[in-house]
Amino acid sequence: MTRFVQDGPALRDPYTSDWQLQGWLERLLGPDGHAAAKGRLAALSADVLGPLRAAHHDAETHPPTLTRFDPWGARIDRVDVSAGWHAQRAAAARHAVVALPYQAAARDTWGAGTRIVQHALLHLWGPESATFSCPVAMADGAAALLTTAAPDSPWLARLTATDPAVAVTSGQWMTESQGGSDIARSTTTARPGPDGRWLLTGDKWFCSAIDAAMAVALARPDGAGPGSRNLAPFLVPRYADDGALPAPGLQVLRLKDKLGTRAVPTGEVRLDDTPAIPIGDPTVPGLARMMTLVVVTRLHNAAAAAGGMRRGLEYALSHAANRQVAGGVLADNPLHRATLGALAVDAAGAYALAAHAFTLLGADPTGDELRLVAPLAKLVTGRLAVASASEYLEAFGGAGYVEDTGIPRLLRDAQVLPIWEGTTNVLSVDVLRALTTGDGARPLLHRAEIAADAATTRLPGVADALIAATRRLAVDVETAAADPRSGRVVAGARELALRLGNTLTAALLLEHAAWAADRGDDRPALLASLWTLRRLGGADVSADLHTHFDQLI
Ligand code: UCC
Repeated sequence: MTRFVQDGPALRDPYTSDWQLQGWLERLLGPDGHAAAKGRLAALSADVLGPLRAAHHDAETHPPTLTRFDPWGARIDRVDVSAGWHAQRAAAARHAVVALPYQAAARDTWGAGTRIVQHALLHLWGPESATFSCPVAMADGAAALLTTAAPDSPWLARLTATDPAVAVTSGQWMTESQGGSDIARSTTTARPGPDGRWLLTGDKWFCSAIDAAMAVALARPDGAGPGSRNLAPFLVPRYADDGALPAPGLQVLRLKDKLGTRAVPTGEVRLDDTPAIPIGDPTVPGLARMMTLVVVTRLHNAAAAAGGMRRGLEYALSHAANRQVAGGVLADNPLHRATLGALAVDAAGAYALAAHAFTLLGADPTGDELRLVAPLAKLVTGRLAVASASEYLEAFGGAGYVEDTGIPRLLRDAQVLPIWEGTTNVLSVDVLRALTTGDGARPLLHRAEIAADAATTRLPGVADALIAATRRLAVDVETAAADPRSGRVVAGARELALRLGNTLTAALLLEHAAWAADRGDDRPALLASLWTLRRLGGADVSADLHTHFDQLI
């Protein structure tokens, strides 16, 4: 008997096969800048296709374990992780996914665009990183925080090292069981200890990757007032001074049994007079300092969303090209083409928004524009990533629901993105704060107006949709900023944030489309048009998605 066996999805080289990514890098970095980045991007891409896919699989199938006691009852709190996880750790260092923006040579080459190159690295690597992208995000956030608040810290050199034997990552210990978003209720305390160190006491409820060599923890210093502002960030080494594990008073209570990101050893910790180093002056209110880290990790979240969407699309496209249905190949089915086409447009939008956020991080990390764009990028891409991942599973039919195909992981892992580092609603309220305290809406709306004007001749219907959306937004932003605490405004915060993010994305896609059209490439204009008409105009573009499918992917 011959038995039919479906081929599994194949992965093309994620860099050389992605004309969209290459187009964006050519524009954002300029031809010379892109040429200078090619070697790095190609090397990482080759690793993704080979050893890192294998490491990813190993880490996913061998989740971390916690051993709390040795055979004689001594508390050891040992976290064991897979060889694949260690391989990802080494690759992250070697490929400089954290280090690049901190390297003088890189900044000499790309200037503020170094963050764009870093984002491209994350885009290629993240989906096959077994979520080692999480400790990488934390390490980058911690490095950004140390750079501004404690530039002499010896930990900075280790966080940004490219030698796997030296490089470390960080955790972020902010959340407590009584308050994930409402940080004001934090109960962890800090009191002065010997050698200029402080001693931290309290429980932390969600500690990203517990195997990191250090963590940044929020605590209330002795004598500090109540509320969130007065909390301060502290660097907690996980090791004692003699290099032994764990640091005094530090206990890992348990590892979290999570829906996804199963390779990541996320845990609960207890600190009991655990030595820590203040980051900045602990007598000065420090939540704003901590947010330097959080803004960076929120951007990494957006990068993970955009990268995961693109990779999910790759797998679904490969399956559609292989799968026979009703006497033809699935990729020729008009409805399937429209479905995957919509996912391609969403993936393009997510990339544009995430890349823009990294561009701002490089150019003006404390500016009003990033203050608004950071929550927008995280919340818009997080929601898109979950919706897309669900579709990717569906695109595989039953195989998409079977664990060992690896496909269900796409959905499980995507679901962390709108939760981790602030849920959609928490970030929507943060958008209201940004609209009230800063001027970030002005450049956003201005950008949309310019993009619409420039599109009027080539794409009149698209320009009209963008102009209408921008006008309505200008009014709603003003209303929200005038009375951000009213029930009506807070209730509408998510809707407003999504419209702001979708409008900004339309503008970004149209800017890129105009650049590409001048070079004879109309594919980005198609992507920009379909995003704008669908997301801002509410149009049914299914027929176009089918007809122009080959130009969207
Ligand atoms: O809980 C977590 C884990 C969930 C599960 C994940 C699974 C793990 C898997 C891992 C593998 C992948 S993650 C942590 C979630 N929590 C958050 O992200 C925090 C959410 N809350 C917020 O974002 C809030 O907006 C707060 C706490 C940052 C601020 O709210 P408050 O208490 O109302 O404070 P204020 O008054 O708005 O702001 C206090 C100060 C101000 O500065 P100063 O003191 O100079 O006036 C603000 O300008 O903080 C500053 N600030 C900011 N700065 C507030 N928000 C920001 C911001 N977004 N950017 C810059």
